[in-house]
Amino acid sequence: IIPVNNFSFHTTTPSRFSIRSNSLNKMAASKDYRLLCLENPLLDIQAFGDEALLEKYGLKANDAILAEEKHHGLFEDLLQNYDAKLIAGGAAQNTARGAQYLLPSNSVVYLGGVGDDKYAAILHDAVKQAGLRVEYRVDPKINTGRCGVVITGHNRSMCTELGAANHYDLEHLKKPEVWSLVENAEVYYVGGYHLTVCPPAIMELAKQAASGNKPFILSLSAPFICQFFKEPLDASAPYWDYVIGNEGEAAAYAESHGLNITDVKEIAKALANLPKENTQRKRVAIITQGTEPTIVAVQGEDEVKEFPVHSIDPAKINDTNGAGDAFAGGFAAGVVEGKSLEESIHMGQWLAKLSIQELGPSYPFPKQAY
Ligand code: 26A
Repeated sequence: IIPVNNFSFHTTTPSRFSIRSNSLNKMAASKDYRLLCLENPLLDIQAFGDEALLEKYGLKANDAILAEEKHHGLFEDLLQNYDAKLIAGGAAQNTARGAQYLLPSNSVVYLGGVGDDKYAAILHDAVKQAGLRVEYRVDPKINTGRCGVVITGHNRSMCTELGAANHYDLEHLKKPEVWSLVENAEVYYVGGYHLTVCPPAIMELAKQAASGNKPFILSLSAPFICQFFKEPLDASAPYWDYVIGNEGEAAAYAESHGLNITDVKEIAKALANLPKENTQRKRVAIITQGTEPTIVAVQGEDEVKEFPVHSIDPAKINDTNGAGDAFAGGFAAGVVEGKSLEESIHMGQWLAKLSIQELGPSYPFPKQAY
């Protein structure tokens, strides 16, 4: 037996072929799965709703929350009375599908926890169609997470029951076959929603990024993350190379951190200039504002830039659920490909424009070329 790079093969196998195929595999491995994403895989139960429905469950028109006792029944209500559609969701999983949309095959891998049920099967179908590799932690005893999405006009109210997604753990991340993907990745994307689930896994990825001078991207995800998960959020902050949020999340961050500022540009600047672990990269803070320009602040730079969004005929908008995730996906694809900051923002806005023309956090198939 001749050991070759930790693999062994018998000399009876044609050695030239074996060595060649082995080195080819290695080449592919170093090029594949350059982007690794982590968060909560969810199935969206999405419907066009009305005021009465929001009121019945005490939901705000535009929000993202964790389900409580009083939200019990929302999912059934949506399915039975509002013609709800089942759509693959989970914010960072939408982002991962989005990044894969723009990148060569086998570029993105996504981690999170699911159950062993019909909902997980729907997620598997969706990611397969998107060409996204997933490494799920499967919990046979707990349901796949669900997110009730109520669309009213251009608003979306999301109410999540995390289920199996809440059981993602460090043990899964450290499994040799998963950890080797972590080590192989060149860019990391973590959805801030995962701060409610497994901060230690987030910190492992953050430290892996910093020690290898690889970009670590974090999405603020929702106002409640800034408000109620401040401690793990702040622990991860020194590792953010890119932090992405929308205007509502920026405001919640400023308020919960006593910044005493309301101007989005100033908040972006404050985020960009927080203390940073890896000093080889300047932090970039990106705040999207719906149809208003995207705000970008770079650590140490005085000028805060604005990038207008790509214009779209309002009649073509289907729903804006997942627009932010799509933006992040296009942007992350730009980072993976080493594009300039301007180009990466452009890629994000391009993908967001495609996504809002679809139902839910989806992208058009057949694929449109960038
Ligand atoms: C922990 N929470 C609340 C969540 C989410 C979430 N993804 C992960 N964790 N709450 C809503 N989402 C997802 O956000 C997408 C739209 O941006 C929904 O599943 C939806 O696809």
